[in-house]
Amino acid sequence: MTTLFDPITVGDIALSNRIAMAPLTRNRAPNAVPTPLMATYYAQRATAGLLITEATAISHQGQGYADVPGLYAPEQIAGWKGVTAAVHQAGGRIVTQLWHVGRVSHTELQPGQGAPVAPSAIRAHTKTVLLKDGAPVFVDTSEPRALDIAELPGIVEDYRRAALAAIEAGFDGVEIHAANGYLLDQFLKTGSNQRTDAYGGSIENRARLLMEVVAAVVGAIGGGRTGIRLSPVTPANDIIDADPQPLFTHVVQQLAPHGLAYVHVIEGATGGPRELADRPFDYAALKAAYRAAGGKAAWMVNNGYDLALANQAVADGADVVAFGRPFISNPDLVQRLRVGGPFNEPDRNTFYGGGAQGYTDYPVLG
Ligand code: 8OZ
Repeated sequence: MTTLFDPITVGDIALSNRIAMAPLTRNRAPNAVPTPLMATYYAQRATAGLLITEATAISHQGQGYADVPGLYAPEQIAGWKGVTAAVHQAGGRIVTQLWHVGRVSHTELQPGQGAPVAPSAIRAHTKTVLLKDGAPVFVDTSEPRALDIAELPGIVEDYRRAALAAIEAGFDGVEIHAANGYLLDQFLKTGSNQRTDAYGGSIENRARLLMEVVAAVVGAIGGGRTGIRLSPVTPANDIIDADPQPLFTHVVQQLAPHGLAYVHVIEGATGGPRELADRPFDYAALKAAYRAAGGKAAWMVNNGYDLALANQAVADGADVVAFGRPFISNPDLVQRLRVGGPFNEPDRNTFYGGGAQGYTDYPVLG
């Protein structure tokens, strides 16, 4: 019987086990440049079958939080080279998560202090993080402006360039962040997309930007190095769709021919309940629709997994299980899962911003 600890190849990437470190925003990249401390942090966690980096901006416009990293300037690529080298030296595999926040941003973080961009000029009732005197402060996101249709090819091009930059930086691949209420999810869902052009209205239209991005990234670096993250019903960042099941059925059917490495699905509310009474969703049907359309990518599941739930998921046919918060406080999470614990508890006060404390100082088993 297959277990979490068995190797698996996802697309072009050979993993030593089926445990992924989920993307985790940590706000420790001043001026969006990855640091040697980040290299240490990721290398400490390199026994994960796959490390997925924290969300990484594809452009300055795609930035929405203080001190999150980017992948659009030479010094950022150089910083990431230090991270990928350290992880590979430690025997790990690492992909980076390509991110455009869309409306989840603040004028202070935007080029020229302009308004954040979105499918429609609808504000997200959510917070972002700025730094005041080095300390994180949570502030309301700014009123966005609707993107002109003529701007969309430039955003697709930013994703393509960032994917190429990721390969130049030594990553094994990329994950397209289409989840958690950020730009691509904002286009997908009715609550944030009220466009009347070819990118709004029907499911096909709302999925158009995502599919253009997938085609561009796959065209640049290959499907076998490309994963995608979806969150059909999460309320994160004030996102909602009126009818998510047919929307995401369409999305996975369109993804099927791209030969992706993996499809990464957040079940329920990101970092919260796995079941939402007011937002039911059938994940087995989603996977079945993907397979029925010929999709062969590894199926990666995420949200609130522990060892028992992860074993059950693998027994039920999941290919990879992503763990988030447990990886913050347990750099040797794979070993701890293997022996059944114990597990260190993460300190929430050091999740966002700061230095080595609560970042690279969690103990490993003796
Ligand atoms: C927590 C804080 C800031 C950003 C996501 C990139 O939810 C994030 C994020 C999470 O995908």
